[in-house]
Amino acid sequence: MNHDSLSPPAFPSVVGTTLEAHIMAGMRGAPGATGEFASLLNAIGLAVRIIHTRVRAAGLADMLGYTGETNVQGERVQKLDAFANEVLCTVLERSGRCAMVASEELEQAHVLSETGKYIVCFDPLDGSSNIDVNISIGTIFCVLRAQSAGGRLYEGALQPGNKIVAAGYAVYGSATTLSLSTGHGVHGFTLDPSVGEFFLSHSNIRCPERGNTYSINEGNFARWDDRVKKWNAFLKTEDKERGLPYGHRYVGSLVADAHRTLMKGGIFAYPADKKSPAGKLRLLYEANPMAYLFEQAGGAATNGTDRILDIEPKGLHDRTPLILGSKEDVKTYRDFMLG
Ligand code: P6P
Repeated sequence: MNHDSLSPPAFPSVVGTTLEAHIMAGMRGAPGATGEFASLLNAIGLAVRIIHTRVRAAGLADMLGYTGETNVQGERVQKLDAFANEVLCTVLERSGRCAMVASEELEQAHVLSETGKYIVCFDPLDGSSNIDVNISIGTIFCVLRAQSAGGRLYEGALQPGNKIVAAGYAVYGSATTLSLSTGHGVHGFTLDPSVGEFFLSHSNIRCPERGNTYSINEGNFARWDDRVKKWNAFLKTEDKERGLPYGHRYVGSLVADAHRTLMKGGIFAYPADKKSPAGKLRLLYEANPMAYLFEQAGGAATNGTDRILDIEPKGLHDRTPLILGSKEDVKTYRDFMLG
């Protein structure tokens, strides 16, 4: 979808650009577009709005607490996790555009439609352990083209992130925002709850070349590889010429830490450590969507040595070390890993 070729509106408007209008405008800029992609993205927008209403009312709707089940990660499933997963699966199935979903909450990928053109991988409610303490949580997703493998769609989700055609994340924070890319930059939308619409609020988000904050769980220090410890110590040295020390920010909710890093620059790192030797975060529905968005905004994403989007997934719930951020800051991290 190319938004560059859009002619200016016929008349000045007192109405903001809705998510749907933005998606439709992009479709008009894409020769041969059938509207299916636009329809799928609008369906995801609807799902996020529904999840928003329940997250906002969680305390009142007794949606806090656990369902008593555990998910494929062995984590106790919060009621809101299960609800968000159900909403996304239902809305995507009804769209008729989605061949299959891969979700953090589902052990296997689920085929929804043999005729759907797209696969959607998502973490329906990331950071759910923060729900009860009112810290920002979110929904993370990416869209791939459905590839049948001898009629079997299962392998369709196991595509590297460089095949992504769209990605985004919602943050249910002080406001509910949606950051979205369809391959032509990253655009931010803010939900106006009074009308239930997302309006374009941050056109063409760019991640600064270099920032001045780093985001990592310092509590894992003892478990880190020595090269990570050296990088961490470097960021905390006093060197005015190099803009050091960096400030430290860590929420413990990927969408919140990633969104701040995307908007203000700097670096987010969840490296492998002795407790999580393959890393903690998930490749298909956390690292890949975020890596796609950061690259679309001029940033970078690596597992420490390789580009996240080039990693070939082996399983739906693969974990990976994830380093996201300003191009220069990610390069510095990588230099320490390769040094
Ligand atoms: P830790 C939240 O549980 C999550 O999956 C991500 O949102 C977040 O970045 C990470 O885990 C935080 O992990 O080990 O620092 O609590």
